[in-house]
Amino acid sequence: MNFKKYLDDKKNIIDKALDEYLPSEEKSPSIIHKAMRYSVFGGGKRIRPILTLSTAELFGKDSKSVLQAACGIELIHTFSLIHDDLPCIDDDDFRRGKPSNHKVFGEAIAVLAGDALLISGFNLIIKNSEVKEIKNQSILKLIKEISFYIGTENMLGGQVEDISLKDEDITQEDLINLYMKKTAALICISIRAGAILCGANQRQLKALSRYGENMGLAFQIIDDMLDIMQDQRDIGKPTYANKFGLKKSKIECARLINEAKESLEIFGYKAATLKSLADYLLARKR
Ligand code: GRG
Repeated sequence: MNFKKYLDDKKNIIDKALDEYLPSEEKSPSIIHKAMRYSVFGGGKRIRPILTLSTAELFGKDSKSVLQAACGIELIHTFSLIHDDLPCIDDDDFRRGKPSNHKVFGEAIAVLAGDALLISGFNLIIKNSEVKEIKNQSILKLIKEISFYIGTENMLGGQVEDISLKDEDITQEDLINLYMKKTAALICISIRAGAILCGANQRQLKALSRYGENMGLAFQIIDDMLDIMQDQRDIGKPTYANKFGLKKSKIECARLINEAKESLEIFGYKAATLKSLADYLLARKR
């Protein structure tokens, strides 16, 4: 399989679907729809929805049957980025090399655009119940899980810890716990989403969660390394890479990605795509 082509095809399907699902810029109130679209179409890699689609394929399903839920998760991800960049949180003027949402639309609209994306994300996941093969019961389970994975014990809680982070005595264990919540939780639920909607059993869900957690941790450590190597940015808080160095970070990421792939052994050859995705994330340059 040409993996680059696989990723491009999936990304195109997701981009087209998002364009269809989101209100047009002309629709009133135009400013909020413009702000939502600005960040949704601002150059995201679509890693999370691709993970949802590829997991559905692992179960032998047509990935289109989970496309709405996958796009819903991307909207939730985009919401988290807009709020993360706000002056009251990370105060970042740029995202993906372009002015952040609040720099273009102002703080009030950026807050509301984030809120609107979170609401639209859940709405899209619920709409996935209109697909014939998807059981209402699975949609309910997914909504229950997503609200947990992005809530105060996970993504939101991780963000709370992140803003109160002090360099002095943070341990490796503290950082890993924080990354597990802030970043790995949403990656993990993106994978579980595909599995839940396709009727996975507990053993399969457990294996996929281990894959997601390990990948999510590696993903955040790589993000830290890219900040140092590409942007030469001092983000002003402790990260795995600036605390333990690039060499140790690289070794740790390779170990995590290896563990992620090993968790998929129960799926045999069917897990080839998810394994390639893990290798792709390890090698990513942005
Ligand atoms: C859930 C209510 C609620 C609040 C969210 C703001 C916030 C609280 C959480 C933010 C968490 C955050 C920004 C984590 C960083 C994760 C990360 C590495 C993002 C970058 O992901 P990529 O590289 O982004 O996949 P692209 O640009 O490809 O879309």
